[in-house]
Amino acid sequence: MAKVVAYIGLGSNLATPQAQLKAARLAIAALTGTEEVGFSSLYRSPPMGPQDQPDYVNAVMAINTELSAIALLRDLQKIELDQGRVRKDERWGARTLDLDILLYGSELIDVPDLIVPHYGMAVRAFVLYPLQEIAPDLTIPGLGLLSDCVAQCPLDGLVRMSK
Ligand code: A4P
Ligand code: MG
Repeated sequence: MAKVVAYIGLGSNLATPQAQLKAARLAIAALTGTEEVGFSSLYRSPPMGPQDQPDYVNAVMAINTELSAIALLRDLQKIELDQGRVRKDERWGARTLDLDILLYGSELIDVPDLIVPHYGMAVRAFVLYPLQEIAPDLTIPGLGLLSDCVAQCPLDGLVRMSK
């Protein structure tokens, strides 16, 4: 079956974020027909949204996968739940683990449960900078060159941590 390169944004600001991201990385690489082909450094940033929550740790992972985009979304949501994510009503509230599909090949997807490219990625430093680290020459479908998005996106307090 043909495989697709997909990019996943990982974020956490509760319950030892670095350990959350490490566990998620292993779980994603173990999905059916899926292998890791890239993983950025970890980045720390102040919360976007409500400010009364801890700083986030974010990273971006590249995978080669035979899963369909919807199957990948369902598997990522299962990993979020396995790692103790509780969905609350508050928008952009604190979470143990958030996994977003940023890109799925060069596809534009707009179905009720899934919008790809991810709607916020063009203006989020904690997505664009780690993505640039592992895919500097990328073109974002519908948006243009990643490097142009990065050039227009202030760091907003983003700091690169260890590899
Ligand atoms: N959904 C649609 N498209 C996608 C996609 N491409 N990837 C739907 C993943 N999910 C997608 O997601 C809500 C619904 O989006 C899902 O049911 C799925 O079908 P969710 O994870 O339940 O809710 P959420 O993550 O709380 O909402 P939202 O609006 O997606 O939040 P974001 O955009 O993920 O932002 N600050 C910093 N510094 N770093 C962060 O990582 N993250 C957030 C959450 C807020 N502030 C942050 C950070
Ligand atoms: Mg999300």
